[in-house]
Amino acid sequence: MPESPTGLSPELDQLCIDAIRVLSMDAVQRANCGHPGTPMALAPLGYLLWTRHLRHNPADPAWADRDRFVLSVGHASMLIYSLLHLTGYDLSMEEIVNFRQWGSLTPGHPELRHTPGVETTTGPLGQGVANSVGMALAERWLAARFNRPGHDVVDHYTYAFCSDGDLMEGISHEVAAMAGHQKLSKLIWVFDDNRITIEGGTDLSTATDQGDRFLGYQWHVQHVNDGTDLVALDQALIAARAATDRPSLIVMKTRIGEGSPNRAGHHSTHGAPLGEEEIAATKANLAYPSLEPFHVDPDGLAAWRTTADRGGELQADWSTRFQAYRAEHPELAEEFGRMMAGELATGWDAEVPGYENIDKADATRSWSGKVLQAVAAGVPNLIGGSADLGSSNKTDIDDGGDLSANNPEGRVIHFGVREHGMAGVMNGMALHGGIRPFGGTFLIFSDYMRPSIRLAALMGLPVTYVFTHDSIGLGEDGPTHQPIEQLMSLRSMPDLLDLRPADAAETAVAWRIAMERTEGPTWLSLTRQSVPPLDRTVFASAEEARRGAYVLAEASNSPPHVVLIASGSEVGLALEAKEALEAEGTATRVVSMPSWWLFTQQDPAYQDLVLPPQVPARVAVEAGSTFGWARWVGDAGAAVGIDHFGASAPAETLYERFGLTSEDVVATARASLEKMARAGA
Ligand SMILES: Cc1ncc(C[n+]2csc(CCOP(=O)(O)OP(=O)(O)O)c2C)c(N)n1
Ligand SMILES: [Mg+2]
Repeated sequence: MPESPTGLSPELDQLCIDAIRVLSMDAVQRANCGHPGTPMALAPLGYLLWTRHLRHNPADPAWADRDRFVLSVGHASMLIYSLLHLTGYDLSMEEIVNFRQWGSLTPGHPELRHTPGVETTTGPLGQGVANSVGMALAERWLAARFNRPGHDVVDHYTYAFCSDGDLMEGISHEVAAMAGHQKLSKLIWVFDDNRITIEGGTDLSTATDQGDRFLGYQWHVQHVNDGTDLVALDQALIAARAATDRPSLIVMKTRIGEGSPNRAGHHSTHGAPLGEEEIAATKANLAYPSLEPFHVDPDGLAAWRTTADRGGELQADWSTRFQAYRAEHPELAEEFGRMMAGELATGWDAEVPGYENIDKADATRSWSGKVLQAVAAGVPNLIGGSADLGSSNKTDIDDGGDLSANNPEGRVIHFGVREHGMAGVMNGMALHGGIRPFGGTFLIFSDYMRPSIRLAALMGLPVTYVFTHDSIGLGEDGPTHQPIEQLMSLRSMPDLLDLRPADAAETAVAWRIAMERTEGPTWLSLTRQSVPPLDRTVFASAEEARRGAYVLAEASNSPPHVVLIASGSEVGLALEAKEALEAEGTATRVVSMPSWWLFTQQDPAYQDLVLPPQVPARVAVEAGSTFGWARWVGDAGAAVGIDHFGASAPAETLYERFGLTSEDVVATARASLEKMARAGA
């Protein structure tokens, strides 16, 4: 028998591996819910990777050059919690015991910023592998930008564990194809080929040969026929790193619930406690030294904890090397630190225009494209692109260069027609740190990205979405391409910052807001069609957009008789309606509301200043679903919008046919005033 790759005795290896199985079984049993089977099966790989291959330091989970680890198979959370505890991260046994309980650091699925050492929130299958591609892309970009001869200060791998479910999800196809095309050689996935999903054997639902599939993506593919074979796993990991021209997949055969004498290999171990009896039988089967719940043998723990020493040495070595780098390249070292900290350089926005005095009508997507160039000049780590709509979304960074294996420092990413993958990869880049990712598509296709957008919001990742063609105003492409409910539906997502600018000046402020936001994602909603210029020497400054909503044009009387609230392309309509209403003696205020999220953050006093409670006649105007406007227009108010699908015709025709004209706004305002008058009489 070949020697163990750990250098330890087979007995000690076994004790270490079984500690994971015991903690996983016992924690799930105590919580009376959870997923024991997969952590038990992945225990040997987890042990080997985390103690011998992964370059990480349990004492400093934020070490910039650590290898990244993604547990894409998030339901196997007890695997990562066991690994974190056993290798010496700041995760106590008490937290393990309180698995899945209120306030514990061990929630049902791993959550970013909740548990030290967890690199990304996983659980929705497929998202983690997508993140891992973004992480590897970020690593390569930063390495290209910062490494210098003799100074490899950015040099690490990204590992992901994935399951049948991960690889069935569509997003895995998108991102694996991207990774293959980008030749991300420092990306290594291990596929837990247990041939089991919740409902039973995978033969119920798939006939895919995953190895063949990944060969098609131009990946390096290996097979390990026994997921308990440490020697084979060790060799596979070494060979995966040696494949320097492509990402690597290790297809590893396992038995779910490994160690359980009666249940191993059965889908029933996926998502339910094994039961006291079977746990006892498993511990006996493994010849584990104690039946005591949560018992970790001291010798085993001591072996595990050498990882912390190894990690400390690895990081200390890197720090020494980084000091030498700093001595030779002080400016680069400074910039690296700033980018990794997520900070912008002083004066980053020097070239961003104010657009306060514009007299030309143009689409907000076009203004955005111009602003992007100025932002890109001041934020060198702003990288991104579009899901194949760059020329429509205006998301190309001029002279940014295409990001590819041959040009790893390029700033324009051709994500391909892969919206979901784009959003998942953007999350990964943001998670890695050092990159400010952005990505564009038509607003309608935000629906294809939604699961990843939701995770960006949940994780608080500073990513920017550029959504153009944001209403029926896109015209002839018709109802399949015309967003209706997308504006409101995205606004209903917690922590997602919406921005639907009305003109050039608000578009410039919108980009500033997006760049300054460090604690969550931002989306820009931009028009395909031209919008009229707003002369900011006459109207309020667009800087007011920072408060979400503001008085753009004041009424002729205080208080106004009616308040019109509009966003984006409909602000122009509201201004036209104001003129007509004022002409007939109705004092009309126009409020521009580019951001619900920002307005909701304001104190009530400011909200009342903009939307005075004593003025109940309010009309909202927006080319989208009216669902939700009642929040701002109140009982006496009304919303002019569209609550049905669009149609294929020129934009002006659609606005007329669907009742989105200044005349409609005027009529709705009159009706609102009459309703009030009747109620008051
Ligand atoms: C997007 C998504 N859909 C559904 C689920 C619910 N779910 C959790 S695990 C799982 C499948 C389990 O099979 P597999 O991925 O092979 O994991 P294993 O049981 O082998 O660990 C499903 C459908 C999920 N977590 N995410
Ligand atoms: Mg499976």
